[in-house]
Amino acid sequence: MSVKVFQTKEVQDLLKAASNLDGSNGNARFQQIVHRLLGDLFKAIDDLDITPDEVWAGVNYLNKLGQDGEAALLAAGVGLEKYLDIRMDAADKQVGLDGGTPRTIEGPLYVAGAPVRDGVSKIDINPDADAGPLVIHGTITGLDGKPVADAVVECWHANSKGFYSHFDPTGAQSEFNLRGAVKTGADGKYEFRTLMPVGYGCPPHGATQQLLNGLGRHGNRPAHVHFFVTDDKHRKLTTQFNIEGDPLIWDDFAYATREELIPGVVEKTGGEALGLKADAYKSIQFDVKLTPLVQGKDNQVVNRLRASVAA
Ligand code: MBD
Ligand code: FE
Repeated sequence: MSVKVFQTKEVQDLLKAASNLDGSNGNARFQQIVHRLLGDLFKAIDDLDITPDEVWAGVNYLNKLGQDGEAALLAAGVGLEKYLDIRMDAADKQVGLDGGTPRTIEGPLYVAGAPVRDGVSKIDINPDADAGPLVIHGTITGLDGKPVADAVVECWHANSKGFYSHFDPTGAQSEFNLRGAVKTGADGKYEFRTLMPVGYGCPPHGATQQLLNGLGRHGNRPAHVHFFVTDDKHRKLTTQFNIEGDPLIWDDFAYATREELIPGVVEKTGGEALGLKADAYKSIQFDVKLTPLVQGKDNQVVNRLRASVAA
């Protein structure tokens, strides 16, 4: 079958009717977007001769994706979230905003509500025999290099199994394990006392891994730590760093790795005095440079549905 019907009046009218494009009810922006996306889908079916069997496989895939609660995970895995970063980077370049710590994707596993502490927070609540102690510390500055006081630094990361609290399929972690928030003092410094994470892997029987299998791709990330850095006088930064030396560092299924976001890991002693579980520990310095507001506003703050727990 190699028919071409997309450009016919019947199909173009169908698209307009389905999206209510010329209707007086409904949201005009939403109608515009649905009309375009539906049209692009119809056109792809025509161009690639996508069969009815293939269309229904796709429709039923969406049901599984929703049942598994993995739509945001898939968005990371197909590069959609990275694409949004590429666009925001380009928008920054267009207005001459340069020199801040690079953004990288948020991912689907943030939980709002971690208790905010002053300067330092110990965030490993549950014991994890396979994870060694790690201190993450740094200074928050503006582009001028001056420390930013009262910035809130949030971080979240996986345990030694690659699982995040709140989303751990084994149920082994309490709320906010390996999730923290600290407010900087006048020196702009923050510190998290925690455990070394291991890279995440997609649920092996979930919809995301199913799609990746069809593409011949893996669904793994190198070990990483996520950050939000928030301050009234700067734009909110969403970023991560990777743990140096992870073999997947340039093979992240979510495409979040950036050259500037691979700080060195330093071996230290004196951990017991800091309340760590061993005297020898690893330390990572991750300094963050925030960018200024644009015409008094954070022009790139991202609103999305996020998990939230009362601390
Ligand atoms: C993660 O930990 C993550 O950061 C992303 C982007 C996707 C899945 C799991
Ligand atoms: Fe992550």
